[in-house]
Amino acid sequence: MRWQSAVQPLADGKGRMKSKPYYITTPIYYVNDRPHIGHAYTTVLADVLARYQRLFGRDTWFLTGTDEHGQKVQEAATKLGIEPQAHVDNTVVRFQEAWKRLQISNDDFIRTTEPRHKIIVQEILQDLFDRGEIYRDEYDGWYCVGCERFFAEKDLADGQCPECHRAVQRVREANYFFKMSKYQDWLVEYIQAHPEFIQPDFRRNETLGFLRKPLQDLCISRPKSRLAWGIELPFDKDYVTYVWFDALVNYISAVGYRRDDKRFSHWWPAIHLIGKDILTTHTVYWPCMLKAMDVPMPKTIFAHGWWLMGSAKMSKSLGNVVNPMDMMDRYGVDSFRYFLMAEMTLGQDASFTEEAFIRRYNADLANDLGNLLNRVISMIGKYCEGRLPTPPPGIFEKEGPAAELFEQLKAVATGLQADLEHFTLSQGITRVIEAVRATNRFLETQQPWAQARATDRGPLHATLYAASEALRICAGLLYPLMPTKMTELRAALGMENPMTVNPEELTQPEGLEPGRPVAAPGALFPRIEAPLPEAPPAAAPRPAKSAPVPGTIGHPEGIITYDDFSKVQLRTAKIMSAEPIEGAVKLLKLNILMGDERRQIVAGIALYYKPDDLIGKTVVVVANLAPIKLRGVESQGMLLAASKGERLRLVTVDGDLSSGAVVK
Ligand code: ME8
Repeated sequence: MRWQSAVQPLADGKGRMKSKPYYITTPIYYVNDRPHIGHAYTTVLADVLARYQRLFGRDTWFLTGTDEHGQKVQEAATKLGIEPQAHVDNTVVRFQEAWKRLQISNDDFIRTTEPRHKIIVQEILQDLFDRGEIYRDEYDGWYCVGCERFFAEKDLADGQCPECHRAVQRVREANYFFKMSKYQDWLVEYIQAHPEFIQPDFRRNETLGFLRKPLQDLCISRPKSRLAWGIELPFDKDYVTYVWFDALVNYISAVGYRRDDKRFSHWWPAIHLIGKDILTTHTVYWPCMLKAMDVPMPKTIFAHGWWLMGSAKMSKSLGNVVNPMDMMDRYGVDSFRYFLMAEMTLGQDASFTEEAFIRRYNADLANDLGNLLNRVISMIGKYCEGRLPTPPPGIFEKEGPAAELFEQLKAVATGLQADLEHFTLSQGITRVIEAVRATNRFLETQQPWAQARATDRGPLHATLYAASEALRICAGLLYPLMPTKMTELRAALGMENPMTVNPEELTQPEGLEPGRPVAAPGALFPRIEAPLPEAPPAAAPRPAKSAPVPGTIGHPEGIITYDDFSKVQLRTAKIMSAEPIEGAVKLLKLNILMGDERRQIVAGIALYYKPDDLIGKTVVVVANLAPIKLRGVESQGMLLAASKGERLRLVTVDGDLSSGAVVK
C-alpha cells in the first residue's frame, strides 16, 4: 500500500508522482521573553509536523525565529543601559539554545533585525505607499504597550486592553495608515469559501465574528519621538514601522519574496501555526496585507489552544510559568516532546501538571512501548540466542496472526498520515500506541513461551519476528516525536541504519534482517515510581553549586527511585535559639532540638527571618546530611524551605507534633 490522502501526490509531467512542497512556520517569538512551555509547544509541534512530512518524502521547509523590534525591547534595553541591538543579540541566544536542546529541526531562523528582512519590509511599505494603500492621518485612540496594538474606545474592555486586560495609554499623533477596511468584504468571502484557511472551525467563526463589526484601517507607523527601535519608514524618516506590520512579513521575507521568485513560489503558501492569542493579527491583518501586495493567501492558519497550569492561566505575575529546560532536565527531551504532543488535542486548551506527565509517560512509554521492547528482546535472547529469528516464508501474506497484525499496522500508518493533514495529531499518536497494545496482546495470544517448548521452531520464530516488525514500524511512526529514543529502539532491534526511516519501510513487511544481534534487555523508558516534589530550595547554602543529579542507570536524567528518595532522612526539629553570624549577612546560626538530640545548623535565611521570630518554630530538617563548615561554623543538617521570586518560607508541620518525628 502507498501513502494516499495526505501527501497529495501530483504528477511531475514525466508520469512520476510528486508531492507539493510543505512550508510550515511558528510565530516569531518576542526576543525579550524567556522561552517557556508555550513557545516550546508551538515549536515542537511545527518540528514534529515538519519531521513527519520529511519522513514521508515531502519537500519541507520549517521556519521559526524572533520578533525583535518594538517598545518592550526598547524599554528593556534602556533599563539595562545598552543599545537595543546589543540587547536582542544577547537574548536571542536563549531561544536558539532552547531549540537546539529540544532537537528542533528548523531549516531557517529569522530575526526581524536582519537586513534580509528589513529591506523587504521597506520595499513593501514603499510599494503600498506609492499605490495609495497607505496614507497619513491624525490618530487619536488607545494603545496597549504589552500587545503593541491600538484600540478604539469602543473596543476596550472596562477601559483596559481587550486582549491582555492591562492598562492602555491614550495616544494622539499623526501616523500612517494601511487601508485595511477596504478588504473587509473580500476577506469575509474568502474565509467562507476556503474552509481550510482558518482552523479549527471555531476559530474561523471567531474571526468571522470579529469581521461583523466594521474593520478599521491599520495604523502602521510609530513616531520616532516615542519609539525609535523599529524599521524606518522609507517615505518618512521620522517614523518606524508598527511591529506587527514588520513581524508578519517574516513569513515571506525568509523564503525569497521580492528577491528570488522561483524560491518563493516553490515554498509559498505556508501553513502558519499560531496560539489562539494572535488570531486577529494572523487571520485579519495578514491576509489584508497579502491581498494588498497581491500575494496568494497562506494555505492554513491553525490556532492551537493554551497550556494552562493546572486550571490557571500561565503568567509571569502568577509565577507559574513552566520552564521547558527544567522539564527536559528532569525527564529527558524525548519524553517531554512526546507528552506535549500526545496530551494536547490540537485546538483545545490542555492542563500541564507533573502528575499528568508522569501518568502519560508511565502508561504509554513505560508500560506499553518500553515493556513491549523489553519482552521481545528478552525472549529473543532466551529462545534465539540473541539474534533475530528467520520467520517461516510468507507469514505476512498468508492468512494468520502475523498477517493480521501487519494489516493493523498498515492501517495505523495510513490513518496517521490523514491525521497529520487534518491536524488531529494526538489521535494519530493514539493509533500508534493502540498498535503497540495490539502487539502486546498478540504476544499474549501467541504465547511464545509455550511455542518455545515445541520442536517446530516455526511458530515461535513467526511470533517473535512479527512482534519485532511491529516495534520497528511503531518506532518509525513515532520517530518524529522522539528521534533519539526511537533511534535507540530501532538500533536495539539490530537495524543497521536506525536513524533513516523511509516511507516504504513503514508499510512493507520484513524490514528487519534475520540473524542480526539484538541489544541486551534494558529499560528504554523506566517507570517513574512517584511524582517528584518540587526541588526544595536549600535553606542552608550549599558549599558550592551542586552538579546536576546524574541519571540513575536505566532512568531518565534527573529521575530518582523510591530507594534513592528513602535515603534522605527528614525529621522535625524545634528551633531553640538563633543568632547572626558575623560577616555573613545571609546566614543564621540555629540551635535545634531533634527528639533529645541537640544540633547546630547554619541556614541561609537571615534576609527572610529575624532571629527572635524563629525561636519555638517546628521545622523540617534533613537529618542525615554530612556536616559541613559554612564561614567556619559547623552545620549539622539542612532546613527545608520553599521559595518563589523574592519570598522564602520555612517548611513547618501542620499542627502539634513533638520534635524528632520522622517526615515521610
Ligand atoms: O505573540 N500555551 O510572540 P510571543 C500555548 N511576537 N502556547 C503559548 C502559550 C501557552 N500558554 N503562551 C505562548 C508574539 N504560546 C509575536 C508573534 S508572529 C508574526 C509575531 C505560544 O513571544 C503561542 O504560539 O508572545 C503564541 O502564539 C506564541 O507563543 C506567542 O509568542
